[in-house]
Formats: sequence, C-alpha cells, structure tokens
Amino acid sequence: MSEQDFKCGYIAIVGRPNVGKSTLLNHMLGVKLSITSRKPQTTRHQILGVKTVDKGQFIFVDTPGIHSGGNRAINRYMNRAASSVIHDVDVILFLVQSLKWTEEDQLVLKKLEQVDVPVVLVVNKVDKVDDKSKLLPFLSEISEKYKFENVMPVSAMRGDNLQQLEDHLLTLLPEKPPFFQDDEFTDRSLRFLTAEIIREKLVRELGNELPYQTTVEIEQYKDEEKITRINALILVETKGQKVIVIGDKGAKLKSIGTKARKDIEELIDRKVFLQLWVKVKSGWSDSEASLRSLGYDAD
Ligand SMILES: Nc1nc2c(ncn2[C@@H]2O[C@H](COP(=O)(O)OP(=O)(O)OP(=O)(O)O)[C@@H](O)[C@H]2O)c(=O)[nH]1
Ligand SMILES: [Mg+2]
Repeated sequence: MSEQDFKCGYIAIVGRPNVGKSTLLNHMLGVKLSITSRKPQTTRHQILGVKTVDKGQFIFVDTPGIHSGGNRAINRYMNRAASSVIHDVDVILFLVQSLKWTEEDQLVLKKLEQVDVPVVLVVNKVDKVDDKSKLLPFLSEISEKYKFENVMPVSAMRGDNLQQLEDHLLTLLPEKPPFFQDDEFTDRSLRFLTAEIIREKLVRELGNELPYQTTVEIEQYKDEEKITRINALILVETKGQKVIVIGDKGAKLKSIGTKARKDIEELIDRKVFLQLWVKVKSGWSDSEASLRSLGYDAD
C-alpha cells in the first residue's frame, strides 16, 4: 500500500450523558481507557483514544455528556469541553439511545448544526430493544432531524455493528500519514488515568448525588523496583460527604481502594501500593480557580 492510501483523522464522540459514549470508545479500542458508569455525567474531560489498523489511524475524542441541568463551574467546564471539540475534527459520531429522543439530544443537535463536519448518527443500546419492530420507525423518524451522513444502530456494550461503523469511518477520514506511533493509544498520562480509575470506583460505589461532589488528585506516583507507590487524595465538598466516602469503620474507602488498585495493576502491569485519603475542600466544584488547580484545564 502506498503512503497516500493511509487514512488518519479525528473523530469526536458526542451526545447527552449516559448514552454510552465512553463504552463505545473502549470497545472500539479494545482497552478500558475511559471510565463508565450507570450514572450520568461520568466523563468530565476530553479523552483521546487512538486505534491504528493497516489502512488507517482513528483518533477518537470521548467527551463529557452535554447537559442542561446544573450550573456549577464544573458543569460549565464539562459542557465546554464537549462543545469545543466539534470544531476541530474530521467526523462527528452523535450518540443517542435507541427509542429515546430527549430535549438534551435536541440541545446537542443544535450545536452540531453550527459546524460543517459530517455527522454519523449512532443509535446505541439496540440490545435493550425487546420489540425490534419499533426500531425501524424510530430510525426513520430521527433520520429526518438533520442531514446526517449516515445512521447506524449499534450496541457499544456487545460490540454489535462496531466493525461496520469502523469500516464506514475509514471512508470518511482524509488521506494522511499517522499522527501517533502505532503502539500509542492515548495522550493522557498514567497519573491522569489512575485518578480516573479511582473516580470510577467512587462514582460506582457512592449514592446518586455524591459522585458529582468528588474529585481525585494524585499526590505521589512513584515506580519503585518491584512496586508502584501511589498516594491519592479524594476531595469532597463537606464533612458529611467525607463520612460517607469513608464508610463504616473505613469499609467503603477500603472497597474503593481495592477495586481501583486491581484496575490500575491491570493497566500498568505492575504491583501497586495504593493509599487513599479523603479531604474536605468546600466549593472546589464551583470555583474556576480550584478547577484549574485540580487539572481541569480550559479546553
Ligand atoms: N444495554 C446497553 N447498555 C449500554 C450500552 N452502552 C453503554 N451502556 C451502559 O450505559 C451506561 C452509560 O455508559 P457510559 O459509556 O458511561 O455513557 P457516557 O455516554 O459515556 O456517559 P457520560 O460520560 O456520563 O456522558 C453504562 O451503565 C453502560 O454499561 C449498550 O450498548 N447496551
Ligand atoms: Mg462517558
């Protein structure tokens, strides 16, 4: 194959919270890169994931769910991180959930209408649809909403139709040499990925409201001869939240720590000694300055 035939480009994965954007990214890459949970607003940052095949390189950008509720600085940051990416990509994957079109989907569409980039409408979670006869009318109804380049039903969880999606994406990418080495899969540091894994366990273990009030900061990340030593700080907004995160006799924190350690060990393929601390830093999620100091860069 000549060098000219090689395709390479950026693909944004956008949509309202909880439609399965991060699950799609992970399945496409075959690596658990972006954290996922049943709760909306899990992803907070743009996460770049690279997949290289013989014919091309896909540079996916997972984004936070675009949402309307919530007016803290963290909400503004997340919406900005998601909205800004659509201007700088070659293709947009607009994810929605099968049989469910909401006002937030409409809000996302309004943003997509402002850019001149091909938009593939990806209708996810088809495995959840019991009555398949309802799918076709839904697909034709939402196809009318915009000049989508294509409409593709998939299951990001089971992998249904993802190869077709990948093949189709290749046809939409420009002919360009690869930007990344073929063994690179993200531009994020291990420190960042470690903090995200701990946050995933927090989101999954805690009650509905609390995940939005927590963030994780890595204080120390040190590779020693046989072990990697990590100290992480879990920041919460109030003393009451600290009590909940720690749990009865420290049980909650211990369970979060054990689950996170296992995932980190799998990611870096080394033994890990993980220490977690919980600290109250009130107002962190509604202060632009605190967000910046915690690594929530302006995107
Ligand atoms: N049944 C089913 N569930 C799915 C599918 N894809 C994702 N999910 C589930 O939907 C939930 C949300 O998935 P995420 O990948 O975290 O969704 P997201 O769009 O990244 O969410 P935010 O980061 O909050 O915007 C998780 O519980 C996933 O397991 C699918 O194809 N089928
Ligand atoms: Mg996500």
